[in-house]
Amino acid sequence: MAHRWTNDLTHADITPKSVFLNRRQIMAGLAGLGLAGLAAPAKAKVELVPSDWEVITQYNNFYEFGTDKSDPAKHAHMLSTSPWTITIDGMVDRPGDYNVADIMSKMTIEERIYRFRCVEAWSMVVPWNGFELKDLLDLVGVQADAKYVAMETLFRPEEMPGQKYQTIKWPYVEGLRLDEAMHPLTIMASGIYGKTIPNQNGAPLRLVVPWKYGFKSIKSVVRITLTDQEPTTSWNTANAREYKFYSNVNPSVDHPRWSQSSERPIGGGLFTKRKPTLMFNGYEKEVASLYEGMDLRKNF
Ligand SMILES: Nc1nc2c(c(=O)[nH]1)N[C@H]1C(S)=C(S)[C@@H](COP(=O)(O)O)O[C@H]1N2
Ligand SMILES: [Mo]
Repeated sequence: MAHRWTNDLTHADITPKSVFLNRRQIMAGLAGLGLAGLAAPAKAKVELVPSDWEVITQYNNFYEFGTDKSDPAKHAHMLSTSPWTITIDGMVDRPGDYNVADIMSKMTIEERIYRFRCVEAWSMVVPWNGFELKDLLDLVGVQADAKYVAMETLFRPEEMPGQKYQTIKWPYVEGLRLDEAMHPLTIMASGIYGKTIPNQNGAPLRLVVPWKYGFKSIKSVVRITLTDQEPTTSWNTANAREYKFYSNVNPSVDHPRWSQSSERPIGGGLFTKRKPTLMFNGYEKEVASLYEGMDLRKNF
């Protein structure tokens, strides 16, 4: 796989014309790239206007740096992200400590413009740069018995001041079912708008699962473990009644304390209208088959 991402890529370079289309993207990622119009000319063009850089990088949830939306942008400069190792272990053929720079040199970096929907009912559109998690998992060789992927964030309270408080149990942990992790829409992001991902957004590598609530998209990952047990997740540990494992965006299953039927786009000013939340955050066509036969009211 070639490394074909540069740091000086500008947003003008990532218009549909220059987006590299491989077969997998054409089959599964077009809607995610905002290019559905190309695949189905008869259908209305899907408009995904990326949120402003300032919005994406200054309105954040990253409790390791504090619980205010402005805390991560204020404090995340304290985090040193180089060198950075990700331990990949469990049910894999080639377990080990993988240096992020080495991983990056083997991955194909693509532009993915995705909707992003927090469980708190706000949303953005983010032009990520990243690689498919599947490519990393293929590199380490997932064993036949593995059923889930568990991930963990760095624990380093000297550099992550929010970790001095037990707001949630550290380290932050998340997980996916293996088929969700292998889905072509699931990426590890290393950039935004063609720039290296800022610390507050989860440098050097963070998960992005666009059809799930934002908290599944774990930041600053240091461990990836393949397992046959459903992984523990931070928000389920914090409040099992409100947050369960799947956390798929679903406008018809409300949070116990608020409606999930609509969302507030961030960055449009004080009078921005709420917009309806879409099933699987607009990726229903791509991911609904993963949940065939499942009761999504029980498995929320
Ligand atoms: N390690 C870690 N990852 C995390 C979080 C966190 O507090 N710690 N917050 C989650 C939540 S609730 C959301 S909405 C997204 C926010 O991502 P963004 O700040 O890049 O928009 O990150 C998710 N990943
Ligand atoms: Mo969130």
